[in-house]
Amino acid sequence: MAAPKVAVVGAGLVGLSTALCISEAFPSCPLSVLAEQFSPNTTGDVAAGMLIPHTYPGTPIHVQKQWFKETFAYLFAISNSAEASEAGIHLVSGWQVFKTPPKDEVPFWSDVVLGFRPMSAAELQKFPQHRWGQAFTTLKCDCPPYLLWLERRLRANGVQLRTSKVADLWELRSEYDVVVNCTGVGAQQLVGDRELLPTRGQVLQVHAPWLKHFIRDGDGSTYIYPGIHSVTLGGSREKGSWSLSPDPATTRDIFSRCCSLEPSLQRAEGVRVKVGLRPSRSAVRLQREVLSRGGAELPVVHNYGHGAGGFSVHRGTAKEATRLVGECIAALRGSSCRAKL
Ligand SMILES: Cc1cc2nc3c(=O)[nH]c(=O)nc-3n(C[C@H](O)[C@H](O)[C@H](O)COP(=O)(O)OP(=O)(O)OC[C@H]3O[C@@H](n4cnc5c(N)ncnc54)[C@H](O)[C@@H]3O)c2cc1C
Ligand SMILES: *[C@@H]1O[C@H](CO)[C@@H](O)[C@H](O)[C@H]1NC(C)=O
Ligand SMILES: CC(=O)N[C@H]1CO[C@H](CO)[C@@H](O)[C@@H]1O
Repeated sequence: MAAPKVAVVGAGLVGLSTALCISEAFPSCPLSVLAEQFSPNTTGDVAAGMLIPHTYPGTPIHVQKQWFKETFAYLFAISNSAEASEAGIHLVSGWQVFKTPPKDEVPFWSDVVLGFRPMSAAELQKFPQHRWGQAFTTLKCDCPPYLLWLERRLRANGVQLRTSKVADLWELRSEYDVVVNCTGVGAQQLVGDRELLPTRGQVLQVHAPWLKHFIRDGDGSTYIYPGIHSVTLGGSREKGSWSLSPDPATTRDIFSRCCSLEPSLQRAEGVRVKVGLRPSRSAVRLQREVLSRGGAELPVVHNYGHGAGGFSVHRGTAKEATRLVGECIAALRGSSCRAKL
């Protein structure tokens, strides 16, 4: 039988990284990425792209830790290579501060990031409203550069990137043998997944090149993340809101919260406002499923629902989705062998 044809639906962070992983593992399978939107119009283009894990209550911690470790190791290697500037990947050190110390003073990811330690009294003096904190070095993916780098790698591996809205995965069956669903919040409509909800997030991008250290309030409400060309200020979390238009009251609120953590931001210039919808779910859906209609079958691998923490785990979930694609391919071969007997 000819090499099975694979389609990845979705060209956000998850779709592109999953497609890259599949193209590396199965170079002889023709692969296409089909999506309604490409960078700069995806959720990841709005995100700060910091590698600080979000916890998924429905996914076992050891699995989340494995995904984070694989993602960190992958991006750390890029950050240490000549590709770093083109891929937009860099190391950044900083502080996560708490008004009251968290239950887990040592989070599950503390030995994956670099140099994790409690903050000293001298460091805490900068934050009169906070009593405790963690200092560490992590990685940041600047977007769109990272997404465009993934697209270039895909083209170099011979992958086709096509703009197209998919109304029903089944319509791909005439052309493809395996389909991968990486549609983010779009999966709600596409797959009818009621568990998946958008969590609207608004951020500001400002010019403040003197800021090199990140600051995050441990409750996740407020953060200052320096990138290569701008500093991202956040954030907001509106569950169930589908609105992509910036809200001026939220902009003022984010700016004043960030200034109270870092007063020098009063002098920041050029505020740009961005809004994105996090595909929120209690667990990432990473699953193989066989759709069948009228006796015909289409193997599907789902990889969506990364919510507030897609950057932190994307390479790990891409590897797992690739393993599931391998199972689908093996099952196809099995059936064609049986058919030959
Ligand atoms: C404000 C904000 C800040 C964030 N900060 C961080 C951070 O610091 N660290 C971190 O780890 N994470 C962060 N995140 C989360 C991260 O951005 C997301 O987890 C991630 O971008 C989700 O990627 P995705 O590819 O699943 O979704 P998306 O980027 O939404 O991609 C979905 C893709 O599917 C396509 N699609 C959907 N439906 C269809 C259809 N029917 N047919 C064809 N194509 C379809 C879309 O066009 C798009 O290409 C943040 C998110 C926001 C909003
Ligand atoms: C992003 O969206 C804008 C506005 O709808 C559109 O003009 C542009 O072509 C889109 N870019 C890509 C790469 O799809
Ligand atoms: C685009 C598309 O067809 N998506 C599919 C994702 O998988 C579910 C099955 O759980 C299908 O119903 C969707 O149609």
